[in-house]
Amino acid sequence: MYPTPAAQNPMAIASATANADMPLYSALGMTFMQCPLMTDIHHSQADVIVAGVPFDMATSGRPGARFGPQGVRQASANLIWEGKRWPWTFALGDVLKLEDAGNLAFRHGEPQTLVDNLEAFAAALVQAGKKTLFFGGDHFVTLPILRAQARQHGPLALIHFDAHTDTYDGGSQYDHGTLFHHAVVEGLVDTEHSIQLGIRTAYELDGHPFEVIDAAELNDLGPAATLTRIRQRVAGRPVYISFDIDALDPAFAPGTGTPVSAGLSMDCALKIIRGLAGMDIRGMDVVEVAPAYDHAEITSLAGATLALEMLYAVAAGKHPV
Ligand SMILES: [Mn+2]
Repeated sequence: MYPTPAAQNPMAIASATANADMPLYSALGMTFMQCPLMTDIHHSQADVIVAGVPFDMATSGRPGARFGPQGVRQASANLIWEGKRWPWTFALGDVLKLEDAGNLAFRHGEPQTLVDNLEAFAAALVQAGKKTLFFGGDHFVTLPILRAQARQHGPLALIHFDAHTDTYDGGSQYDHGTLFHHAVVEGLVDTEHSIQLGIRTAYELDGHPFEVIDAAELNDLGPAATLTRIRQRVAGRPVYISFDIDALDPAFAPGTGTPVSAGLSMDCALKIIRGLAGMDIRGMDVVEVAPAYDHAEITSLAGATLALEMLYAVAAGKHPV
């Protein structure tokens, strides 16, 4: 749909390292929020690059998150008309330039090509001074992105929304439940300044490297008190936000691979995201949206809305609100 010469194509940077002959984009029905398509990282004027990672081969339960990027982009069509999203006092496009790079190419059946291409592509973006917003894909995709981010910025303060800690160490290398175990072992995140929000599944309490505000505690605390804890923990460090859509209650996000009852509401999640405005946000992702299990685009719309409000939080740091 958007044929782009390889020489001008940002994905070529990633593909060249592993598979120079690979197709560069999958077809895009539309870009996120109908923003311009990124065709050349070296001439991009964007502040933030959006990209999709249609990979779900590290899923333990129900597959389907490979369709997440297109689900989120399609649902973003519901958000475009507003211009200035309520309750923000400025229009995103007046403050932040956004481009959509399409979906990352890799060889299905060869997960290492995903790892290599994604890390190389994310590195090209951060080396060009861009902030990144990736749509998964399952949560494993965050690991290669964090490698690229940490190589440029050093270990990041992780703000991680999820029903699961994803710190399990018994799984394989490619597993959407082990990525933060690997991220800690590899020193990609600054655990002393990182926090996990919405957790409501078992994890090893002894020696757990992250602060946790579990879903029950968070729902009792409310967004304002939760934000106080987040700010204390992050303490001004560079931030990476990773939002697994299953942090939300299945009522708000049924379309995901491993739903868990009694999660966060969209209202609560959005109030927390808005409260991150002004933080030094370097990268973001929204993962685990699986449209095949969705109803009436509830989950895809939630993912698109969370992503849009993350961008507003980034923009608010540049704009007096
Ligand atoms: Mn999860």
